[in-house]
Amino acid sequence: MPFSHPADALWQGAGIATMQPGGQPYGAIEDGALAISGGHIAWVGERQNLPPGLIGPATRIHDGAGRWITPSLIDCHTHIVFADNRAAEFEARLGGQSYEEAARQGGGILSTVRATRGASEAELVAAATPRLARLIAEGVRTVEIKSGYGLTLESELTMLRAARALGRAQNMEVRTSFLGAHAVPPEFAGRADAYVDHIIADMLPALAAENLADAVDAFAETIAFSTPQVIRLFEAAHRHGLPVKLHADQLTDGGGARLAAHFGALSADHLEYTSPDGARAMARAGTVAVLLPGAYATVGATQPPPVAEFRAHGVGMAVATDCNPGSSPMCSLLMAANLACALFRLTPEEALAGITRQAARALGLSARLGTLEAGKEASFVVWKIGHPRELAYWMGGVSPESVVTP
Ligand code: DI6
Ligand code: FE
Repeated sequence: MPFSHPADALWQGAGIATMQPGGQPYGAIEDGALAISGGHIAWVGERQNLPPGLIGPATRIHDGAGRWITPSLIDCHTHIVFADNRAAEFEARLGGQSYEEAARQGGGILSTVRATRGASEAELVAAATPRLARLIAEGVRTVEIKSGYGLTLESELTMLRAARALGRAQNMEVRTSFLGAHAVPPEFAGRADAYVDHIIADMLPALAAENLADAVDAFAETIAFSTPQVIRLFEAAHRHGLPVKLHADQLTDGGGARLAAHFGALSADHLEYTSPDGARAMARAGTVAVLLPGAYATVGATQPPPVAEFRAHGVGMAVATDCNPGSSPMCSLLMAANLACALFRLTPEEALAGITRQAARALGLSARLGTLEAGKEASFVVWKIGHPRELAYWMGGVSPESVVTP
């Protein structure tokens, strides 16, 4: 089919890892061409099949020889907005204190809550900016950011506004998740149900009115929220038309994967203790498994998530940094991809799909991002590497040659 409009720009001679499933590994096209028009991908395929009419006098042509092009990277699970850090807790853990012990003693998440409540929106933006810059420097163009270190109406709103402000300041796509159900705040100690009531009655309506949340998340765990509490929260989220996701089965098998699947969650995240039954429920619901090897390594976990079950049942696996001050002080998505291979035995192809195609699914964005195919947004990275597997092979530190955004 000849093209009636020449493309704005064309990359040719590069390898293209389209990350489309079903064909070559990595959806690879060895000697490819990629044309963009009006911020969208107009055509992608083998260079020798380039349709007539695609190149016009105004088309900018880029020589991609010796390069690989991938979709831009997507970090689909972060808590990158927070104040202060928890290096002292890390040190104490290496001295023998467990992650749960720190939490039960009022440290853990609640120590970051104390610091974050004292910070203004501008201070939170300033604290998160260098962390986000490290992701951007690796070719990340889409990032999910959770609230959950405020746990009052005002400070949760402040966190979410800071997340939106970061997206505007960096000119990138930020998807926000409201994680009011991250920990029970001190004012509600021993009254978790009353806190969930407060989330449902006061917080959700306020942030929905300001359009501050793209999804609702919760931490289902013995040290956090129970299944009945999460059910009440998710029912309220759905009443507001918001999709849900869940921190599930991270430290114990609480049936979190099944619970997330029951609500048609976009994703269930962590999943170290997920049962085969939970994996099957996720497959049926199309819920993505978000694997977080940074948290696994940092809390000193020993049971990896059931990757073989996810594969067997066809559960899509995304990989993310979980960037947060307690369980995953990591600002490198490529490092997360590497650790997903080293610690969870993902293949490099699965890991790269995990930070592109599957991450897009986990955020509900696959109609426009995550793979390189005609019609999707022109959001991609040009790498000077010999093969896309290198992106998961190096332990971080690979930098894009260029990043193209719509
Ligand atoms: N699980 C996690 O790994 C993060 N939140 C959660 O629910 C950790 C948050 C923290 O320790 O600050
Ligand atoms: Fe998390």
